[in-house]
Amino acid sequence: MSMNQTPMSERVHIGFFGKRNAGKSSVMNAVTGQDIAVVSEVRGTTTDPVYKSMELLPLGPVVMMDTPGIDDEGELGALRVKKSYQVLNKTDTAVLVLDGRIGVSPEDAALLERIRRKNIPYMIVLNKKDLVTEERESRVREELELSEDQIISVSAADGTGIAELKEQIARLAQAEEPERYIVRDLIKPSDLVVLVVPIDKAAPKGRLILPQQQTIRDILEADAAAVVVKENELRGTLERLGEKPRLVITDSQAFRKVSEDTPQDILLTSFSILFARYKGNLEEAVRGVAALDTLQDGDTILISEGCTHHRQCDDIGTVKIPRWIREYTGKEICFETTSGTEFPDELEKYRLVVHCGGCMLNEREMRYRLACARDQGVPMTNYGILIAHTQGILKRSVQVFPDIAKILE
Ligand SMILES: Nc1nc2c(ncn2[C@@H]2O[C@H](COP(=O)(O)OP(=O)(O)OP(=O)(O)O)[C@@H](O)[C@H]2O)c(=O)[nH]1
Ligand SMILES: [Mg+2]
Repeated sequence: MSMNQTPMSERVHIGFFGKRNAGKSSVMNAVTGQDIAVVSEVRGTTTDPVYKSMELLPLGPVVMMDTPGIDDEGELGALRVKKSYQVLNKTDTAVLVLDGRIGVSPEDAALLERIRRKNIPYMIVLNKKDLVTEERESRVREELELSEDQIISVSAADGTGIAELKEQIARLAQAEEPERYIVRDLIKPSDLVVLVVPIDKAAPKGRLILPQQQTIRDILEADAAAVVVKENELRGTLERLGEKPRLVITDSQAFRKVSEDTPQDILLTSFSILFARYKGNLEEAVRGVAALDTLQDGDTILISEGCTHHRQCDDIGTVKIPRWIREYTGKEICFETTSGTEFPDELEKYRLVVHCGGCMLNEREMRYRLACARDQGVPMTNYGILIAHTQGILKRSVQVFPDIAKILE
């Protein structure tokens, strides 16, 4: 992704699903007007999810996602089906493509059931209208109990219905977008906000990481001022500033030092706390971290990372977090780690899930992971909140959110 583009996690994710040969790839290509995915008459042409970031008018920045058929067979086929279902976990708007000549299969019905359970806005597309002699739309509509605007007949081959489908997708996706902010609603115009950004060997070369960029952008949107410093410059900068800043936001790894260097009467929080709220999981992460205090020898913790970045020798997820947990609890804990789109279905063997801030995951994927943990009764927290808790500064760092602070009283 280029630095000039809208980040992946901020784009509306539109997924095309269905059986092999239904025309998922053809419909996606027709909607985008581009030859993004390979199309052929061979069943099972798409073997891996295909992602394409683009501007889809009238909607704006989206990620189009094509998937393998949900009826694929054999050992490899089962893996592909699993991949398609993983794509569903980050889908904001689902397009279920049926071959109009065949109609609804058990696989389609099962997928639709899953889509409905997850409350994902969806459309049913009856494709290959040019080959259909008998009108099926009303039958399928009744069978699946769809409203009139949830189903559309199209032909990817000759373009019939594609413009309407595009409009309908845009409408569904727009209805979903609530306003949410990183810090904008916590500050006023002309406020001063100090950001603490350590530049250690784990920092990417020559740039800031995404949550830092997004936070600065949000501060500018609020007509406030952002002052960015490394942790060693914080104390001096606070003394030099003519007025008290409204807020200090730090990288979690520098939490302890920053807390010591920031006078108690200045609000302090971290990027990961702000992003947990932004992705809708702050409250659960704050409740979840309490599980640390009840751990026993032999308990297993899952550490899950949303991105598959190059592991540093002192990597936070595999080295630092386990070390801090061992130091804090004094127990013999087992750790397992996952990264990227992999997230286990079965969580019951874990006493706690510790997730990264999820800056590379969209809100829906984060909510899905949270729901998995919640359904199985497994507490889940995140890196930043775990660090704040183990260093005894969690209470202070959630003071910006009085409702959350109350949980800790
Ligand atoms: N006549 C006609 N053929 C279509 C239409 N849409 C797709 N096809 C044909 O159907 C076949 C399958 O299309 P794909 O787009 O590859 O189907 P898919 O669902 O992506 O299939 P897999 O990737 O194998 O899961 C191809 O031969 C397409 O040319 C259509 O609207 N009309
Ligand atoms: Mg395909």
